[in-house]
Amino acid sequence: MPAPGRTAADLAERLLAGDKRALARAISLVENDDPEGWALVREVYPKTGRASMVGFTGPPGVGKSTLIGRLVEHARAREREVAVLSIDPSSPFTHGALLGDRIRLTDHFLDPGVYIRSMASRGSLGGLSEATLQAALLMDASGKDDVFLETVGVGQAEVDIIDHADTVVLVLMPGSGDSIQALKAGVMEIPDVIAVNKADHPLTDTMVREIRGVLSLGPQEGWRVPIIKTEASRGEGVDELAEKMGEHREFIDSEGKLAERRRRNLMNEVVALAAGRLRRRLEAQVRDDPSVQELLDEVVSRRLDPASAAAKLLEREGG
Ligand SMILES: Nc1nc2c(ncn2[C@@H]2O[C@H](COP(=O)(O)OP(=O)(O)OP(=O)(O)O)[C@@H](O)[C@H]2O)c(=O)[nH]1
Ligand SMILES: [Mg+2]
Repeated sequence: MPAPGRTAADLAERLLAGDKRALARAISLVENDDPEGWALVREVYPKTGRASMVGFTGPPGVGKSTLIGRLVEHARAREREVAVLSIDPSSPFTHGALLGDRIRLTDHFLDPGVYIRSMASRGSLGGLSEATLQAALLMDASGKDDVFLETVGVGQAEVDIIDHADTVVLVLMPGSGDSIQALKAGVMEIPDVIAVNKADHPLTDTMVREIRGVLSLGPQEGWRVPIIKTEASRGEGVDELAEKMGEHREFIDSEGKLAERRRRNLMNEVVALAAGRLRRRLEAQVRDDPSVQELLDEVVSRRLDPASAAAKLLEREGG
């Protein structure tokens, strides 16, 4: 049997060479929180940053997966290699959604230039949201030209994978009034490109007008967020969407904004990873350390206020 070090180096080598099975294995390692997986990411990280990362977000059922399937076709026709990472919400309905995605994307499963993977954003063991970021990095390292990330635009994962995208596409459909409100209220960040999918719906143009109205309230200089009507089920508007995604990429490249954006994203990731670890460490202390329980007793009996208790807890963490 080969020594473990040798196998790891081997896996890294095959991964960097674009071997699909090596990529699958590597992602499973990070998914299972295997230290070998983290070591692998450490090793291949210098080779990342080449792929164009596009995040797709939007309410459930608007057609994100169908649209991504079309964009995969589009990219393959141009001989680009693609990876898709679909991050499911942690609700009990996840499995159904996952199966649905798989069925719609099956056409691409046999293509060696396409790699598709679904992951849970948060598992019972915790830490899986960190794994999604590692998985995206591994896809990038394996030489994919495009990495498409799909998330449902509700809630905030511990490490929000969408923060890792160079371009964020918000997918809506006619009647997604809630999302328009969220954009208006600033709850949802303004994306780079908006696709109004299910454009076969009679209220599509109304929807486009409403979105335009919301965008007109925002800054008017720099990148103008394009609104593209798509009908993913028939492939309509997909060329135009791909074109706008490319234009956005060129725009941030030429303005030097890509480096700036990536720096900000990576900063967020480092902080989020550290915060996640700190949180788990604190939670373990609260569970296992009797003196933390005593601290808590003081809070319960109103001798110590929660903020002072938190400060004490952090003091010990720093020491
Ligand atoms: N009428 C119509 N239906 C569409 C269109 N695009 C997708 N659909 C259908 O909408 C349903 C949901 O599509 P998905 O691609 O799974 O949507 P999703 O946003 O990925 O869904 P979740 O991942 O569960 O949030 C499917 O039944 C699709 O066939 C479209 O352009 N027009
Ligand atoms: Mg989907």
